[in-house]
Amino acid sequence: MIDENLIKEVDEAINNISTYDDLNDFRLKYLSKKGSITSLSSKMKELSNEEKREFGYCLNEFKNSVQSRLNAIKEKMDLEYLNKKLESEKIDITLPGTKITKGYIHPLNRVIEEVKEIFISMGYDVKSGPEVENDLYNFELLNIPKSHPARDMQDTFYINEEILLRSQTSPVQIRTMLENKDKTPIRIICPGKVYRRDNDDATHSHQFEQIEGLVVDKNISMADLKGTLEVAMNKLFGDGRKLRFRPSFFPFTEPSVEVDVSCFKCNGKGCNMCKKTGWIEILGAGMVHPNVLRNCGYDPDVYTGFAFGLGVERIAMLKYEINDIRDFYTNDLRFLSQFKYIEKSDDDASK
Ligand code: FA5
Repeated sequence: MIDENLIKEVDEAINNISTYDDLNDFRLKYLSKKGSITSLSSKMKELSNEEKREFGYCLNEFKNSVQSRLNAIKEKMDLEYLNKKLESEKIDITLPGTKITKGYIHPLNRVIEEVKEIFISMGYDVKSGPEVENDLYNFELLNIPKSHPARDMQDTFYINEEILLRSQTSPVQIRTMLENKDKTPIRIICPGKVYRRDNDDATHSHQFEQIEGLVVDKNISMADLKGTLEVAMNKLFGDGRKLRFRPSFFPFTEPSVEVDVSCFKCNGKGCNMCKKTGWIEILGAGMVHPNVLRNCGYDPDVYTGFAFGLGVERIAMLKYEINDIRDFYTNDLRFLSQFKYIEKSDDDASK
């Protein structure tokens, strides 16, 4: 009852199905609403009841056989697709894994962290301040007015007449005192980047790190400065360090000192590191100048304070015996990876 030609055509079309697209095309052509097989049902209305039953039966049989052949084809195609996918995503679990290389703390950050830890354990707060700073904080309130010759001590990058890249971390002293008005005690350290128009060479960089320290309270004396630095330097460079204070000059401290530590390599006997002197220059310090206290709202007849500032690169160079400051900034992995051993021995020692 079904047209033989159509049966042949469908059979051929099914045999030619080899892709998902072919399968879809077939469905569209023969089994969709207007498809050639579906539209056979419209013949029904022209048939008698008897014929209708017979034709309906044949049509159903035909449709079912087509459908089951399509299902079989799809099942086969799905299986092939899955096998291909599994094959392409095959993981060789016997291959060795990719090694994850571990980074290490940069030597400058190690020194900063060590100094922070030492001072935090003595009750200090850690402060920070802007690297783009006002002339007022970087110089004027630190007792260095515009025409003062001491400005030549720090060749500065100016952005305009009033704004500059800070040449020292000392402006954080000013900011902290102004914030606290005349509240005491102030006990802070401030690590941070500073900038100077110095020519880069083995011991100078145009950008480097300083750590500032400031204590303001009643009855603070030079003895407190000495005691504090002695504790800190013994922790930083190892027990048995002695300190030596030499007179110096900073406009914001009076008296001012340059602080030397007894050489931690030769224990003061004299070696290459200390240039045979037994001493290594480590930082600048002094008692906060009365003008600076006054500028920040502290009565110098009531309050006194000490301050110090150290160069992190110079400390790291001494500690790790590095000859060229530029090594800290060139990111040469051969240089940086050496510090993993230092880290390991420190970690082991602290266990
Ligand atoms: C000062 O900058 C003062 N503000 C320090 C201070 C603070 C004194 C508080 C008193 C009280 P000085 O210019 O000496 O001081 O610099 C401090 C340290 O920075 C030096 O000892 C040195 O270690 C380091 N330093 C200076 N210039 C450079 C540079 N171009 N490259 C690397 N380190 C530098």
